[in-house]
Amino acid sequence: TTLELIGAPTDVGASVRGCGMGPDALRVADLPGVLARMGFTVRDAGNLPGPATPWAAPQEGLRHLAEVVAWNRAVYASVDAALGAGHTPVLMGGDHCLAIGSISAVAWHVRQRRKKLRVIWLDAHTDVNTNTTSPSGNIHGMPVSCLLGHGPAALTGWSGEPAALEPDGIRFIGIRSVDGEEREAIRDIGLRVFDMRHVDENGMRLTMADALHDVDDETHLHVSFDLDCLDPDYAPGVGTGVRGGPTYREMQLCMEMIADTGRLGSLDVVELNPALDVRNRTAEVAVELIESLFGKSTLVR
Ligand code: DIR
Ligand code: MN
Ligand code: MN
Ligand code: MN
Repeated sequence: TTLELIGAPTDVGASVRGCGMGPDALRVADLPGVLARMGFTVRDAGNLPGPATPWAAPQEGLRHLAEVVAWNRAVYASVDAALGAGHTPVLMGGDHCLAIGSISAVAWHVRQRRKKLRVIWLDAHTDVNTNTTSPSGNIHGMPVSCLLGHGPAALTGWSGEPAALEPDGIRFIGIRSVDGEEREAIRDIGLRVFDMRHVDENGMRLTMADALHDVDDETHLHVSFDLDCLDPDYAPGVGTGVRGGPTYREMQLCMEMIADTGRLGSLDVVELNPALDVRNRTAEVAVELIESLFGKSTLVR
């Protein structure tokens, strides 16, 4: 397998600065070398170019819409090219707005291949706000809505269908921060959210067994990994950390169980903010978890 690392150094979707340095922090933590030593062919495509962050106020409930569109176009093109070449794209963000371009491109290819798309959304937040429900106007809190077809016209329909994702095509893990009206959207749309109470009561093992139980040979698994999913004790380098997340061990098990399906086809690693990190610890933790996601195991080679 060839893994294609794509850097998208954005913070256009956020209001805390710094996650634009995420791709380089992952390189400093040797993500390319670690994956290469596991036996993968690794191609680091470098960082995509794109517009600067204006740090402007939201307009009609959307901050930096034009810049978010431009960055996501670039991401779409790169992920599309990687999949077209038969490679596995690994998008290194950048903020979580990039999942719009990334998953739209994945959805197009999955449909061409007549496969079934399943997204695993690892996050403290559900990111299912819209311009009318968002308290912040930050588009990194809205990518799921856009992918479900409920976003601004400029950010929807990229997969060739009105919605890149069906509501049943996504499972959320680690959730503990949902905004007031976001909660209503989750209920109205019928999203499958495994929140931290679910993890507390059932453990990560049963949670992941449930989230993955209907993954089959025809499934393309896409993992969208927001580093703030982890408890901030283990991952301090994030802009919007929330106490009470999965521990390092729980997150390792989550990754291992995804790896065990053998269906992982694409990955986003987002919201890593080196400006807030402690000696690059969060990037190093991310690299260790990504190793497990790609099949590293202590006893099996
Ligand atoms: C919040 C924060 N729900 C918002 N979202 C974040 O602004 O929509 N997502 N940080 O990762
Ligand atoms: Mn988050
Ligand atoms: Mn089911
Ligand atoms: Mn997120």
